[in-house]
Amino acid sequence: MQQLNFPVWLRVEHWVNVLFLTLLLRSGVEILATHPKLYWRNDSHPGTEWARFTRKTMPASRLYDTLDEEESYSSLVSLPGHKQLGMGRHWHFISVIGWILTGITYYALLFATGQWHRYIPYDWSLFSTAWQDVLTYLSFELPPLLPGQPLDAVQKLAYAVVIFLLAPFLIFTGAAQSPAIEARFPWYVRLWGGRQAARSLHSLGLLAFLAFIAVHLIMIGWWGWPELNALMIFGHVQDLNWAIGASLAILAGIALLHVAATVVSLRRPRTVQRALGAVVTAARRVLLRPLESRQHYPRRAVSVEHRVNGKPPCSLRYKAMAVHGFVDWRLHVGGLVERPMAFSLQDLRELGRPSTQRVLHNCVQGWSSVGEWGGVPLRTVLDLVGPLPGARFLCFMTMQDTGRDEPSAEGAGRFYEVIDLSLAQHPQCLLAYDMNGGPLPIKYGAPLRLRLETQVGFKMAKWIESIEVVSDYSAIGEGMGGWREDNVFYDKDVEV
Ligand SMILES: Nc1nc2c(c(=O)[nH]1)N[C@H]1C(S)=C(S)[C@@H](COP(=O)(O)O)O[C@H]1N2
Ligand SMILES: [Mo]
Repeated sequence: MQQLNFPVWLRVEHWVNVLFLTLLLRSGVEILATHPKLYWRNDSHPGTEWARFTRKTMPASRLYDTLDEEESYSSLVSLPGHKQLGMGRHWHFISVIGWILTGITYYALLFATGQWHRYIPYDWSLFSTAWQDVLTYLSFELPPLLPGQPLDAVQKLAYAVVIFLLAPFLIFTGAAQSPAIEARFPWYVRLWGGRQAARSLHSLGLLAFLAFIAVHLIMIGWWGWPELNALMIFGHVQDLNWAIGASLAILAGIALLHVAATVVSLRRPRTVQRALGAVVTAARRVLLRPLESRQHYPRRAVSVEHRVNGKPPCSLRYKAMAVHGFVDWRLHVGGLVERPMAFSLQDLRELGRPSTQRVLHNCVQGWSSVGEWGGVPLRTVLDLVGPLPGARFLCFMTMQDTGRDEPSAEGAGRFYEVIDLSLAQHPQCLLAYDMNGGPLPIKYGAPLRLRLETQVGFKMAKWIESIEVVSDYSAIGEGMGGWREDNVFYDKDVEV
């Protein structure tokens, strides 16, 4: 065992990895809780889930939306727990940045220092030896170590799989869930069997990591916890008491960080949103913002039943307009523009033949559906009104009053969302009035909704009544860039 000889960088990386991995696991469970169902097919059709982590059943006769399906888990298993998807996402993304940086330095040092010899299997015979070792373990005995090496064959294989396969697998299946990556490289998502398959595989990866951790801990107990611990902290076995003390201190430190992350997320979510959001947004802007949507799903891919998020306005005015096919409805476009204008539905239709796109819709909750949308490119409307210098954002105001229409939602007030003006120039950025070949139905946002294919679903305001062109959004609502940002602490820019 003395030959383990862990260099100092490896020992530091090991414990940093424990921190990030556990943060990723807990925040990952929070993300799963918001739509606790796993599917293989892209359309997340209700009832086709192969795994569910909820006992809720949905009404068959009444309109329900995906917010009704959300679960609230305990903080013991999820970070921060209690239906805080916004917080869970911030922790997941900040941790993944940390984890990837740790992983890159780990790989670099592993190869630079020759330590990789420890983990890379050279010889096919390793597999049969590993099988022998498994049988030995099953008879409750310890197998022999590989000659001249500190590990037995099955351990060596297990580490190789985790380090070189499982960790990258989680990163690749995670990336396959980013709407911006999906929108620009739809073939990449197909490679994984589609978005829901990627999400399912990502969740199975989480289970695989949990299984690895469990076996790892059992093995350490079996082979001698105090000694191995000493080697992983000090690099040598001299004073076992010190090693035990130091290990408890490290684990307590990690546990304390988890408690602190949980408590601030539950008590001061705005602070966490601002602090972590700033870092994650900066990374997203560099990596994902330049991607433009290029999706053209075949007609047969269109979901039979597109899922719904958000409840339609139930005001008398909206209902009266709906009865009349929205003839009296107007889209007001104003603010920092040369020519403020009002468009009727007919005016919008007369701006040209509808642009159509068949695209994958990605909800922040994790479900997806494929729909065909028809409408007018947002940039056509912007060209007509002429944004003035200084115009930087578009604020979409809707007719939905969440307090009235979605009483179970956290927060109240008119649903609105802000996007960057630059996104409005994207080719598949659409003001949609048609869906799947007919007029946009009420539950999907009639008479007009936004389609913004490189971002997550909640940015695509439904039941729009006006667009305000602004230079700054800090005075609108709570100033975070949208209703969801204000009330449930999501990031404003959500390419992932
Ligand atoms: N006005 C309004 N727009 C909204 C929402 C909402 O609650 N209110 N939900 C958003 C979210 S989170 C998603 S995923 C999509 C859902 O679109 P769909 O119902 O057409 O699938 O609408 C977005 N637009
Ligand atoms: Mo969503």
